[in-house]
Amino acid sequence: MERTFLMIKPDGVQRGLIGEIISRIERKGLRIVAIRMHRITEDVARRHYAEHVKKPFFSSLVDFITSSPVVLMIAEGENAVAVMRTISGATNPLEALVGTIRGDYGLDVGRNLIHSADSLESAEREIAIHFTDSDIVEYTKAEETWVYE
Ligand code: IDP
Ligand code: MG
Repeated sequence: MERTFLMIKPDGVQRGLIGEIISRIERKGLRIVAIRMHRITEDVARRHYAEHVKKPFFSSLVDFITSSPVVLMIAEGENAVAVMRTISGATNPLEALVGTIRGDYGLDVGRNLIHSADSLESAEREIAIHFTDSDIVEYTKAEETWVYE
């Protein structure tokens, strides 16, 4: 089992898509093991997106991500990192396939609705930024014998 880090970005919250996005995660069979609504601070945003600090879009990205509440989540499941990258779709919604969150709801790379960790290593780093161990619940779901062979 892997854990991945997810964030419904401010545009997803403001557009009333929290339920829609969470439904897709649940329907896929992943297990949400931590969830919190939060307005992230500039300091946390800068740490979260540290890899992009030199990019031209960095300051607008930090402004955007701190502009309104977000929903922070940890999802668990087999290959959870890759599964959530697939469900999220390509970074630019214009290139994201229909059927993905970004492909179905996005039009602009700066308003692409969801963040999804890009590797196991990133997931661990991001989980440590946004959550503590006591935020994570361990449980199994009855459906899992019908999700995994
Ligand atoms: P990802 O979210 O698919 O992992 P990254 O390349 O890690 O994509 O970029 C992080 C975020 O920065 C993107 O989700 C998007 O919101 C924003 N971003 C990336 N490239 C651009 C750009 O060229 N212009 C504006 N914003 C961008
Ligand atoms: Mg990324």
